[in-house]
Amino acid sequence: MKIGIVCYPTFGGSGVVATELGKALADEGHQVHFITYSQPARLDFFSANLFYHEVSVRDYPLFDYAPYESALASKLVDVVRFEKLDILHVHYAIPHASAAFMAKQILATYGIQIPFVTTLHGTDITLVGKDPTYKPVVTFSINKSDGITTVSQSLKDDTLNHFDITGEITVIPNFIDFERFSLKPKDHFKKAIAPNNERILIHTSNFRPVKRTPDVILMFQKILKKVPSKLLMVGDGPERSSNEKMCRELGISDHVRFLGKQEAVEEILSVSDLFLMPSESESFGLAALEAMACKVPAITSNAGGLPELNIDGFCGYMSDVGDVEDMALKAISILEDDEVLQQFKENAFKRAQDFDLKKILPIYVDYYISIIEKQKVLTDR
Ligand code: GMT
Repeated sequence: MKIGIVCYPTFGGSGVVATELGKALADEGHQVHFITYSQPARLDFFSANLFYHEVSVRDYPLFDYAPYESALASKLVDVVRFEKLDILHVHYAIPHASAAFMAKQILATYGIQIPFVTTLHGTDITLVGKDPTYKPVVTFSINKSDGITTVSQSLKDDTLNHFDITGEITVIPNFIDFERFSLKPKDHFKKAIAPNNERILIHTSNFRPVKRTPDVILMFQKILKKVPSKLLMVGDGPERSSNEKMCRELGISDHVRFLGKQEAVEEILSVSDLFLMPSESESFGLAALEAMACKVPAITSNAGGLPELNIDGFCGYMSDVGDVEDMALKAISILEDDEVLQQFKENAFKRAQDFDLKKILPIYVDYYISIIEKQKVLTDR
């Protein structure tokens, strides 16, 4: 198949899923064309089946806001026509689904019928998408998609609750590539961070309010009173500096390291003992899955799709959003006993295997085939 993938080329979860999916499809022999405004973060190598097409938005004195959606739709028309793509797969509804719809209409005028799949990732529905600023366009473009997928049942339910959806939504969960995410021998790194064999706790995110990073710090403060430990804060975003200030005010700065954005997050996860994700909302929780693949159990909230990933008392624990006390108690129960910790680590790895890329990839391939077939039937009518 020749597949066009549209995504945000950043460190965000939806961009990561789109890029990893594209890479895996290319490894299977499919031709994959990424169409984005810059090279996706994890696409920095050569592969014969992978192509990258940059969407450049022309600046013009008239524009206060450059029309990215039109530039993207035009680029899609160009790439589909000249690369003869079979299907487009857009990740994150805004503005990718409406750009794909527009491109599809334009391509029809050239006699080209191309189906497009929209994968909803979370905030495109739960935060941004349901805002009246975007809602009519999001509803319309989801309904005009030839295939709609969500990364969890919870996100499917949210989509059906917030939008008037007429089409079928298929749940295809996120996945993990064990070739990249597995335990790496990084003992020297562990010694540098925790010279006295302290437990290492980790949080990775974009430091947006939805991640409730202050809860991570409050939780850690409570854990630190019972278990000698260090906290690694990986990533960057709007709340990072207030988080750093908070650590100073709480007098725990010596035990917390803010590492910023990191490429090789699997290496940092490899030295970690417990992952913290107290999010307000989380459609899936890909960062927690990445941790589990590296044998790191997770303390998470029970928001959104997290109960579909984390199994309470097996590979981690879940608490209500904001219940920092409960999260800390559960974390301590895992961390204070070597045997318990080891068991949770093994269980985390087992749970991650349910989301092995090798299991999820064929589901996407079959889904594409069914959507292409449906489009053919419509065209032949
Ligand atoms: O979590 C974010 O703020 C980034 C966001 C994105 O769109 O990149 O992540 C969403 O998509 C990920 C991949 O499907 C999911 O694992 C995250 O749970 C989801 N985030 C939220 O729902 C808040």
